Amino acid sequence: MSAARDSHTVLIAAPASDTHTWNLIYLQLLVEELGHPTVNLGPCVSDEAIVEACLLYRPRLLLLSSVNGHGHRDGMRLITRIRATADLVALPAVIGGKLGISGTGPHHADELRDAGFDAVFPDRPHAVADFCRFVASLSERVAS
Ligand code: B12
Repeated sequence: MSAARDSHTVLIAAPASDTHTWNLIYLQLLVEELGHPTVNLGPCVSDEAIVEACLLYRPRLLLLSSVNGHGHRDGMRLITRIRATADLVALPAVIGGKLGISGTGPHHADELRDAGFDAVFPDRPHAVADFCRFVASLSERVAS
């Protein structure tokens, strides 16, 4: 993990309950291909450690991935804490993956957006393409 701050850095993590790793590696490679440096905090990162890393790195984007089925609960708790932190009120933050306990069940996207995520990417065929467009729109916001 590099300690350098970079306004293009994307901070990647899985929330506290989630041990899955390859989703994080996949997203790291994807984001780097899109031209952004990454800091990958790995799986099972506590809420406190994610907040501290956001304050340290001031990333362009916080990217949370969860596939164990508890992503909606972890995500709700975490984004509430992030938005309650004065310096992180406007930090771009997204979550994606298998967010509920059933692949065909609800993904809680509306709740997660209402709680403060800028975008939610449930595991659907177009999720990665939608996410790539979201990342491109961040670069456009920086350029304009
Ligand atoms: C390997 C694996 C494990 C390993 C993980 C090892 C490791 N170091 O990573 C172990 C054995 C530890 C494990 C444990 C568990 N697992 Co598991 N695991 C898997 C498995 C077989 C493969 C996951 C994987 O690596 N995929 C490869 C990566 C690259 O793909 P991915 O994770 O699907 O991520 C893709 C998308 O979800 C998407 N994506 C993910 N995040 C994001 C974010 C954004 C923004 C975007 C755009 C896209 C995106 O993009 C990725 C690439 O396409 C899947 C089943 C499967 N075939 O998918 C189950 C699976 C994820 N596990 C599951 C479960 C339930 C568990 C356990 C709860 C089992 C248990 N009862 O203990 C525990 C949870 C442990 C925990 N606390 O988190 C379920 C989740 C069900 C759900 N969410 O609906 C799955 C789907 C199996 C199943 N069909 O039931 N698991």
